Amino acid sequence: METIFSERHNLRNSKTELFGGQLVEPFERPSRAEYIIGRVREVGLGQVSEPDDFGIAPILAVHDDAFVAFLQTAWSDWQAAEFKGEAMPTVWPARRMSKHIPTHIEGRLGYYALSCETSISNGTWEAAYASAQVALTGAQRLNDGAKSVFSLCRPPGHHAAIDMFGGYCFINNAAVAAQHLLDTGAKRIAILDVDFHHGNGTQDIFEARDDVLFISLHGDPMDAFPHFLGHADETGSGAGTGFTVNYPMPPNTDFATWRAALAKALAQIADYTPDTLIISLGVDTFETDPISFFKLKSEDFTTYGADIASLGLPTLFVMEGGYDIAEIGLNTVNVLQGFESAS
Ligand code: Q9C
Ligand code: ZN
Repeated sequence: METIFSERHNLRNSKTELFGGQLVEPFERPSRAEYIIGRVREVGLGQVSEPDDFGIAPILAVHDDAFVAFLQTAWSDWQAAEFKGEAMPTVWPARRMSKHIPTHIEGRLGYYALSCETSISNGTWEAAYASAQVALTGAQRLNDGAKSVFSLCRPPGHHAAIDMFGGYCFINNAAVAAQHLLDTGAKRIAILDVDFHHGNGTQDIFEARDDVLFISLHGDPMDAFPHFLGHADETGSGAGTGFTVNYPMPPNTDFATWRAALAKALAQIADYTPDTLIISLGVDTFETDPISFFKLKSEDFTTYGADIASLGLPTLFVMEGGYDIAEIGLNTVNVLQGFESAS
């Protein structure tokens, strides 16, 4: 399997995350991608290629124009305001407050943020843009005949909504890739999100549409980030009714329970007969992930990679989360090797 990877991920290197009332080193840090690409090379998974540049249009095809403009200038606007630390929101348009978009960067940050752990710093936009190009290049490889591709995206994307960033995400890489496939001939795309966290951004982008089936397996939002989306009763709206499926699961969920939900998801994907499957691949379901509460073991990632391959669909793997960094390469590549061994 070919891997698409850009060293420009290193440009996303913020120093602060608000966690438990303290500013800590971000869990989503550059070494994550280096461990993953290191394992890809160690096992000889396949060729590693640089992304092509598809420009900004495919990003604007799923995100709000003003939101993208905000991301592009947020860091310089923040510096111009002479704040000393990294850019982070402190105020939101909470219940019954005006939806006007403020002029000042402090207000704009709050307007476009869905959470405040994700600091913006120098290079954040450039890395997020490159990450989207990694996803787009993977999608185009499928158009060009590849059966499976690994887009090693960083920063991740599945929390990024039409006009919101947060949860370490700025541009929704999986959604950008799905839209590109639809705009280049595909009729139906399935996105299966196996990251520990609910893919609220992907759901937001596609919830009213029937050309993308979105299915997510995740920690119950009653107990886990993003807390305000991902319940089982969210099934899509309008023409999209029935094309959003959520499998929230409780603390300490083990692989047997998780795999049973996966089996249901795979059956629903098979019924949908998509042209292409996109996997939002987070390995923060691992038993020792520092911010999550599922109990998957390293060999379970190999097993479920093979389960996914049983669909026999062209498949794009898009990297999302995973924060037990010492094991992130092993667990991620286990999914890809399990998939390949069963293909
Ligand atoms: N107590 C991704 O995996 N904060 N994002 C969690 C836990 C945010 C995760 C706090 C987690 C975002 C792509
Ligand atoms: Zn996650």
